[in-house]
Amino acid sequence: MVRSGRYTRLNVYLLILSVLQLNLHTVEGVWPLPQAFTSSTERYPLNPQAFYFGYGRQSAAQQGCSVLDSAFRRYFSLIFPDYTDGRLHFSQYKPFTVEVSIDHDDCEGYPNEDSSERYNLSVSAGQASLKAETVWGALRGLETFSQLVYQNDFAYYRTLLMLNFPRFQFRGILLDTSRHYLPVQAILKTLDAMAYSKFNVFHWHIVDDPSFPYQSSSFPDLSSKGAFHPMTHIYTQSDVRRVISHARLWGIRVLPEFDSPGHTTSWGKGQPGLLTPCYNGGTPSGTFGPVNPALPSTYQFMARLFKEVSSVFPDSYIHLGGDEVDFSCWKSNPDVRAFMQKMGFGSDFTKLEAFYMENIVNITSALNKTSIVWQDVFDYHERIPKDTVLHIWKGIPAKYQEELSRITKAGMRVLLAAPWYINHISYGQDWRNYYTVQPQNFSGTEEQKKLVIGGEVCMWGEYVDATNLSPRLWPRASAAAERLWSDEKQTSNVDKAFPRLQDFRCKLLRRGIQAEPLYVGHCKHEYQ
Ligand code: CP6
Repeated sequence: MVRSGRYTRLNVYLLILSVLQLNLHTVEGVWPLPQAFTSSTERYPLNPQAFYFGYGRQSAAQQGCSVLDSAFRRYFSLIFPDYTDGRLHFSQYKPFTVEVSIDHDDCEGYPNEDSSERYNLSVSAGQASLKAETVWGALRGLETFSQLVYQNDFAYYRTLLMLNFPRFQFRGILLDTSRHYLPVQAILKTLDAMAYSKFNVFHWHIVDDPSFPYQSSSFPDLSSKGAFHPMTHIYTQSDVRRVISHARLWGIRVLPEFDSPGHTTSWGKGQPGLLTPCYNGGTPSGTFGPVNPALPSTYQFMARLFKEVSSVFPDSYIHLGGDEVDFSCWKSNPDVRAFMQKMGFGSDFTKLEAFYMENIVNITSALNKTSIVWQDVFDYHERIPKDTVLHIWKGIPAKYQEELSRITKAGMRVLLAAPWYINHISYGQDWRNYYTVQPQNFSGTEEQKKLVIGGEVCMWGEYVDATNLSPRLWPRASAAAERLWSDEKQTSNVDKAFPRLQDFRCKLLRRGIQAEPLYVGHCKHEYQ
């Protein structure tokens, strides 16, 4: 559990906490489970009229810090969900202050792959002290504090000591806005719910075969011709900025994916000449295949598009796709075949795909971005930059371990999605499968295990739109969230997790998230 020699004082503290550790049910309702804590069982009332958030005197961030000022407002409402009437009288008059102290003032920045999310929370009579290295860590601590406040008709707190940090740095959710358009409101609400489970990356699979809703300033025809509707089913530049800024306030990164050369049918409508014309016999059949890798104009287009994308999305990562490329159309096209001969690829179309992806990865590297690609890309080449992350999606239910082993052996970093395809539904408690995943349980060295940067829950959109998004995501995605945040040993028992997850699900309902039931039962507050 003690992972870093950097925090010697904290390590000692952590050790003491883990020795003192009480039963897990004393922090029922905190999901995902914190790394180390000890708490009292007595509860003390909290009065919304005498409850204050503030900045510690030594804190590098002070009032005016956008991330924390707005978090204080949000968490006040979450802690006192029924408090609307200032004239109500509360029997408890003792004030309570949550004092937040930050080591580095990163209030106006964005979270990134290196952002520390660790925090230290101590709650004593009348006061809580929350210490973190960054504002992103403070956000995670505020979330925990809000979940610790016990709610019946009034709010109560317990005294406590806690040290918390994530097991994995990358804890993502993929939303697919191409198979179905998701209104911006649905995305923003999903970001709220992500923060409740301490997810920190929104992977925006924004375009794909069926539609191209991203309104590009360089190529407006892509959405005006490729979206389901050119005005109502698009994400304007201002929509995208709203999503990014809302995500930032919750400490969530936005990772855009522009998947190519496959999964690009919708791109062809607004960008004639981009896709490969398929042939039938000796003549064009009128249908189109993947992006045409044989034309210089393709790479000029991609360079301009990714230049725009890399300035619109502040994250230092871009997802380039690269999955499921169907070679049949390339094979049918005489110009593509001539290009293959010229390049010396013979009839090996994996070489052509490798050539294409290398060019795209180089375009993004030149823009100072790190690439994430679906694992297919690894199968074809060794020449992708060493910092590229391979996204594991194949091998459900069990074979992904072999993929993890094989790819990390080559020294490449991996991100695990295969066991968390949350769009798949089945009768029963399938959250248990998401919970019991062991991302580092594959054959390999310790060095290889460290190359697993985290995991991602994928919500592919074929059968999902804003009507069923929330109940399909929650609370099943929260099971993966605990796997990605919490200590493996402390969360090895899925039956112990069950009542805690049921309790957390009730909390989601209370916060207005339509989370589906896990099994028979009830909540004190049912969904309104
Ligand atoms: N869309 C894109 C998809 C899938 C992938 N890429 C997918 C394929 C098989 C399953 C689930 C999702 N719908 N662009 C693969 C990463 Cl089982």
